[in-house]
Amino acid sequence: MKRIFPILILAAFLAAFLAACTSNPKPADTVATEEGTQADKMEWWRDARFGMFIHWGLYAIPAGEYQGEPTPHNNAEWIMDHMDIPIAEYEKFAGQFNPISFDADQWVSIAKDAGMKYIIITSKHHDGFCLWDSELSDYDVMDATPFKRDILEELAEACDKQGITLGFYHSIMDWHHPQAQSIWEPNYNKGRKDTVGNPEFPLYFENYLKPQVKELMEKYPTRVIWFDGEWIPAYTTEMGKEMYDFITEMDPEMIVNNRVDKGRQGMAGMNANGNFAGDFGTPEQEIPDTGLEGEDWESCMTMNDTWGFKKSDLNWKSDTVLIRNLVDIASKGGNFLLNVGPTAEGLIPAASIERLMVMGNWMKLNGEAIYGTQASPYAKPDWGRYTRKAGKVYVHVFHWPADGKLLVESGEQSFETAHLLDGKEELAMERVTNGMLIDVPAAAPDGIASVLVLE
Ligand code: FHN
Repeated sequence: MKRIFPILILAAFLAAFLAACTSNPKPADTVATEEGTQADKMEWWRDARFGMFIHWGLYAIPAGEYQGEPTPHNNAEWIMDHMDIPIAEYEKFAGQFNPISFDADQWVSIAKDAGMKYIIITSKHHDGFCLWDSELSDYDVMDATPFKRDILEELAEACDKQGITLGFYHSIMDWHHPQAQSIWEPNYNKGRKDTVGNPEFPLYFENYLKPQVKELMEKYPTRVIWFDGEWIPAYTTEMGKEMYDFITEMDPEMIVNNRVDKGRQGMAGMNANGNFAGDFGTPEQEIPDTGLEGEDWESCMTMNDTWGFKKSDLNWKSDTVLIRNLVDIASKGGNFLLNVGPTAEGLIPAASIERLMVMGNWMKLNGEAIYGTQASPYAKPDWGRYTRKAGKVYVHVFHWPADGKLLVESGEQSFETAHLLDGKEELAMERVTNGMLIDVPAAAPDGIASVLVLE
């Protein structure tokens, strides 16, 4: 089992050691790397930096509206809870689930063309509905719907064909399974809380949740298990640690998020001090203010305001916000898991595809400054961000200098050359008191984020 705590001791020692060596840590070639299998296991994930989150299930049918009423909250995938839909009523959506436009190859191509390296899809969300042919349940796409195709199998084949890594989001909380259903307070209404938990939850954990995770690992080439719904009182930290060991004893290379255990501090997503299982932290709808030394983490965010498809949600983030979020996250040493919520027909919304195409065009020119990079060696400037690789610092400029002079406050760190990442022309550069002053062209190469490389 991986413990974050020893890594923190190592990180503190390394930070003290580096501080003793220099007031300004040098680019990555001098940053000590963690030894052992954890570094090996996390290598592809750390290099990937950018993935697609897919929230898809029965909730795409109501799409944020039930009996003519819009859901009162953002997250359309919570409609069963937010609109107090009885289980027997919600189950009827399964009989309507027939996404004949679903094309796994197309979905994977959209992710790949956006520059994404991995996909995390909801194998089962809180509503308990399974997107694969599970031996442990008939509440799945093969037995309960007219569609009768194994969605996860088709997606796994498409990912394999296109070289994209596949992972599963799997909800611990389950509103459908009789031994996991929450025992709601009487007369509940909006915002009800599951206070007591189902007394049979340990049986659900042992005889359903663990076996389904094992089934997913045995049936599909998944490399990440992305747990969620760990906050319920019935799920204990002992169960979390047992689940992490269960998974990693079956497959030591499996990457598991920190929501497998109970250490997460709300939407900030990082673990409290102490011994909690999980390989990376999970900030949600937010980006940490700074890098988190010695920690792996991934910010997951929606492109509008909902994870599951919601027909009324047109509050789409701009290309600029999305690309700058990706740069900001990478500059702090994190991964960006950006969500799409496909429709009941099996289509990724056009507004999502449009934004992903713009991100992909930017990544085609600038991906070198994102993939395989580490957190910035310097404090973030007002005008942009930094990322780094061994012997290089990438300068991401959001706000291009009007006077053609760009000050990189690299302290005592000097560089020999400066180039625009998409050009060969060397830029004039001089050392000044607190860093390097670079002569840049009058016009910014990219209106959202222009990248220079210093060596
Ligand atoms: O309740 C879920 C929500 O539906 C969504 O899946 C997000 C994304 O990870 N996680 C939980 C809310 O924190």
